Amino acid sequence: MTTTGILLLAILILGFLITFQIAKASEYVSVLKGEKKAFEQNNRINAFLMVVFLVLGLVGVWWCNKMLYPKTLMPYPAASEHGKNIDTMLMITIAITGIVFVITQVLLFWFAFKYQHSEKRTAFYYPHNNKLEVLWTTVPAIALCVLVGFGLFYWFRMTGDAPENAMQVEITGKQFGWIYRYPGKDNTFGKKYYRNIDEATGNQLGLLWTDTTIIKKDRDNNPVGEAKLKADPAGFDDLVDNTAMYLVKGVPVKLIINSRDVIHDVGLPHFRLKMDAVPGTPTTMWFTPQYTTEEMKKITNNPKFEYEISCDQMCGNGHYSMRGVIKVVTPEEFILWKAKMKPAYAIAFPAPEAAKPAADSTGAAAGVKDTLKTVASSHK
Ligand SMILES: [Cu+2]
Repeated sequence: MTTTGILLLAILILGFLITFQIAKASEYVSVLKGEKKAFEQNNRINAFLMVVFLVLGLVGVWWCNKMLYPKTLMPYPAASEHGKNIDTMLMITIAITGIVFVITQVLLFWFAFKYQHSEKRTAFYYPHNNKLEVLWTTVPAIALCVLVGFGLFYWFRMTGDAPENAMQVEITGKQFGWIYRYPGKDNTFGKKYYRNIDEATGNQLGLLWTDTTIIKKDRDNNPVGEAKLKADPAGFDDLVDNTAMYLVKGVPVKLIINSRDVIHDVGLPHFRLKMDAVPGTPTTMWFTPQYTTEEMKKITNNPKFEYEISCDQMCGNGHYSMRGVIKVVTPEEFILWKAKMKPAYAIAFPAPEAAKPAADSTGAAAGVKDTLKTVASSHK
């Protein structure tokens, strides 16, 4: 037995002895004072303690709330349009349950004090009342139905079809981190196949960059046939990144959520959203960021503020390290960032120097400016 074990056992035995001694002592007191007097005294003390518990308990609730409230996300506005609705729903739920909590606690302890044992009173036998039963079953049931109804409504909206002008971002969970993918100029994600995943060649997602032949095998590893997969040119311009997810303020974003290995969960606390990342079953949700990261730094008065992606599913022993970052930027900043990014295909298969067009910085800059104008006009 360890020292801690012995110590715990000693404390337990000591506690038992003290309780036993107190019980014995109060027994002697009642013998000395007389049964009746001792009972009356205990009755009064217990009734008084009920009021003490009530007051201390309510003060404790208020104090904990005051202390911990600034540490929650509640003092700051939700960073998405959906989030505002979720916050309203949460506040209504807290208000209803809060009122019920205070009323029931006050009644419970106050009644225990007020109706303490007395010689002058006899208990009234009141076993059943149909009206009351119906009332306290239907009222909470209706209140819960309304709350659940609102919850379902918001859930269907956020998992439903994204608006026409939504940008698409694919986020894939892996042990332990996130992979972000953006469609290139064609605005289409290239096809991928999990057996093509190869970190060594930079193909983190298993994109179909070349024609591949897959040998199908049975349980005993004997080849039973083959499948030919054609390279998908739509994936040649896809941008793949691990550092941060870039989103644009005011532009709806449709997240396509995947996992490469086990079940992860894309948790976006500032946007009040979360969704499981399931291997083999892509899930989606959409939202519209309301404030850029820079604006949020001012709102939260925290110069180090970053939007966070947390993995909300225990996914292995590196789970804690899955904190991802979202950068919400202006349309102009987004285009500049995208222009700087190189497609994963181009990184894996660098074109020979001679084949590259001559460096034309003015041309590239003009291209970016043109796109800036288009984005600025389409999001006004
Ligand atoms: Cu995870």
